[in-house]
Amino acid sequence: MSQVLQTAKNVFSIPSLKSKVEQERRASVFGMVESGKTTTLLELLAVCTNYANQSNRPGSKENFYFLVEERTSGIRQALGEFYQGMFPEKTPAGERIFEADFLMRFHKTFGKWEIRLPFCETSGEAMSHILDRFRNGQYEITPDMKDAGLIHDYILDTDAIALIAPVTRGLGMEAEKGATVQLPDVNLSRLLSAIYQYKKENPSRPIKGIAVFLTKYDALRTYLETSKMDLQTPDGVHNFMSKYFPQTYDVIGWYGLDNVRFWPTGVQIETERVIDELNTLDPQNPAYKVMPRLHPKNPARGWQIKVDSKRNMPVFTEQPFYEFIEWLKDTVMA
Ligand SMILES: Nc1nc2c(ncn2[C@@H]2O[C@H](COP(=O)(O)OP(=O)(O)O)[C@@H](O)[C@H]2O)c(=O)[nH]1
Ligand SMILES: [Mg+2]
Repeated sequence: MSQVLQTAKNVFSIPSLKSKVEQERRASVFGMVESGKTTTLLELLAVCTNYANQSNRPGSKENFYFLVEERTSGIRQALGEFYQGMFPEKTPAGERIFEADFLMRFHKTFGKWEIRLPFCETSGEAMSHILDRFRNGQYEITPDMKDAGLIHDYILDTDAIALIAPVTRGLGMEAEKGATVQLPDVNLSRLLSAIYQYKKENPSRPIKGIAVFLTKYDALRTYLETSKMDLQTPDGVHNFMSKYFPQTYDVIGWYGLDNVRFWPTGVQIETERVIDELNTLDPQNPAYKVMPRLHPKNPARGWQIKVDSKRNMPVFTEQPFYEFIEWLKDTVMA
């Protein structure tokens, strides 16, 4: 029995999820530490703000509302900072699994539909416990397991899965954190196959679709596009996934779902011209190079995200998130 989960459950008093609307669905979002989950959540929030503005004009027959329930992270603070071009504060490692729940509600003429997206961290102590148990085939829910409700509601009893897979990790662009459990491909594939096993034995709530966000695409776009891995094309996605996320890709294939979507996402980073010491022969006549810029207000947060001052919006790939909302509506809610 996991002490850590027990604590998490007490602290955040996660309620049992009873449906208050006619239809409630769940799409669980999984990603490792630093895969870009919080940034993805912020991007989704920003797009939903615009989506709601468009949907909720007076007289509109279909309305859209959303809400974020904070759990371990101060996502509201982070959103304010995102609009100033700041990446979120690092989610502290360790026990945190459930970062926040994102709720979307669609009011249609024939009823209300609600979807809950729990954002889960697939590493850290608590998730390792769960994964270890899954690996041993112990995913039966028994009443004496105190964390059963949590695992059941948030991980197993889900209608759809969204994976956050950074393109940089697969290519070894970022230092791996050591343990095998930190490897995104191993981690995501293990989780997917565990959910698959569970669904096989509990077929009442099947997985309706899988969404994969290939984050940080901006950082490697040129390289990928010139290496037959343009992630905006099906061929490119296929080449990329088979090469850098082979196990995850195999499990997704095994699900045999029609509704699998891949979306490359990324922000635009501010750049600056700095003196290129290596290529400067004459200090009077320095060579320059263009480099990403650290956030001037808070360099500890890393690179500065470009902000479109006219729209008052950070610059990122917005289209995938509009498509994601439609995808949730069409495949997960249906
Ligand atoms: N270039 C680039 N870097 C990103 C992007 N999203 C996240 N990052 C980097 O990845 C780090 C971790 O992102 P975060 O969303 O906090 O990941 P989380 O730990 O999964 O919540 C950030 O601090 C950024 O340095 C992106 O779209 N482009
Ligand atoms: Mg985070």
